[in-house]
Amino acid sequence: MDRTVQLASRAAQHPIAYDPPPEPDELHLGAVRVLEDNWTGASTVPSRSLYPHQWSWDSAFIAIGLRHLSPLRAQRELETLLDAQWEDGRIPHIVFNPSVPLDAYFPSPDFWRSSTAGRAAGAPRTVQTSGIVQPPVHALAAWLVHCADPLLSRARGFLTRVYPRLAAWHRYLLHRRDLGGGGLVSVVHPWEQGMDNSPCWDAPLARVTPAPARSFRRADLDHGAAEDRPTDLDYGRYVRLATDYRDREYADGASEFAVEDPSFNALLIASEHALSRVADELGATGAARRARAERLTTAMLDRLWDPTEQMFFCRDVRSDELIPERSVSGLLPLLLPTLPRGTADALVRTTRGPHFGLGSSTRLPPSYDLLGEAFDPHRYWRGPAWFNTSWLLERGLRTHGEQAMADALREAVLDIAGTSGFAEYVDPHTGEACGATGFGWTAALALDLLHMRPGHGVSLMGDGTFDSSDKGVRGGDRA
Ligand code: 9WN
Repeated sequence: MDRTVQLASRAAQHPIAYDPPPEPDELHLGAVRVLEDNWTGASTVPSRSLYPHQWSWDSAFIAIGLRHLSPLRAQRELETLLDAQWEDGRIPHIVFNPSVPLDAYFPSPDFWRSSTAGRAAGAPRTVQTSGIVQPPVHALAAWLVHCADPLLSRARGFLTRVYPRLAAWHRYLLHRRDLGGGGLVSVVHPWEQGMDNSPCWDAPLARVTPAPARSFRRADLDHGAAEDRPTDLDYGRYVRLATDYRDREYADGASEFAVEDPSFNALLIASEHALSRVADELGATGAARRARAERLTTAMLDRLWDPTEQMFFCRDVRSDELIPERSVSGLLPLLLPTLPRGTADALVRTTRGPHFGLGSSTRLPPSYDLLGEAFDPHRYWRGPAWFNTSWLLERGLRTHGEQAMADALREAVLDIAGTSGFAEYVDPHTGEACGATGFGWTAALALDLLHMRPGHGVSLMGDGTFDSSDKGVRGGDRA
């Protein structure tokens, strides 16, 4: 039998190459405590103070960690989010908790007006949400949660329930958000991509007239230091974009801001691969999804890869040009097992090189170019290191056989998660905590890494390999 097929069938019997940590220690206990403290009974808040509602990609990352603690709760986390899905298939970026006061977070439900948002949202519902989206990590999370306890998952019909919803979510992105016409998905607001004030947005945002500062009140400054958060000018532009989108009843196509982002699209590709496994598990065939994932990978290589700079860049759809800013987002397609060898090798070199300095000047990958003019080690997504991007890069390094680098990154994530009090983000050089502490995905992803055997090759799907049908475009050399 072909070795890949052999590995794949072994992986199917033992889908998780994870071990329980030998002795639950302080770090383990601390991570579990954060997840307990942030649990509301139906989902997990990113932070009790700064973000007191359910966030979309946070919940997907949280479910990935939570599955080690309680696969049942991890399923619930995802299903609570999916219950808020709109008629058109979009999964909103925030699901509001009705028991939290309106002024605890801005923009609040009365800003988004989801219950009267028209055709996109569907019939008015009791659950209030925002109207924009976040990166599609959900199908990947659902597959990993299933693998944590396949028996429980099958007994509860978990995949049967979530599959059509996840399929509708991907359909929305692929059909309504291909604003550049080249097969990739565009984001229409910096909050959608998740790295809110990345310098990548500076040029496309400069075209947006900011909403006047007196027209809104920033609740984030009640809890976060102003010098670690986006500026008032950034906020004015976020509010303008969101207001215009809302006033168009969330119809897609006309946004002043439209960007194809490498990590958003790479996560969609990974989730499409995950969904193909879900389909196989449910007795359907995942082949069409695997083919779509390959087409998306080819489109991403064609539209976002820069062979001179050896990394991926964002494309400004309105000017049809690459945005010449190096963000950690441009390294994250490394998580795809089907990336051509030459591209993966180039990304590893760029991660180690002077712009990101991993393993030499930085302990965790910075969110933005160390040598970029806008670099600031403390201001949100303009330099600090985040734990979700570190985890994704760790997965990518391991997927592509860079075990030593992945082990070192894993160690650094675990060490800094503990010493920073599970911070929201940290100085990439020193690991000094910034933003909130007791942050949901920091604890969840630390827990996930605690449950993983260092030194082992493990794919993003968590099964030690990827099956032969996932191989796609790998083997070509685009670098
Ligand atoms: C806006 C919740 C979210 C994360 C984002 C992060 C931050 C919100 C904010 O917090 O964004 O969505 O108010 O700044 O940038 O990635 O999902 O943790």
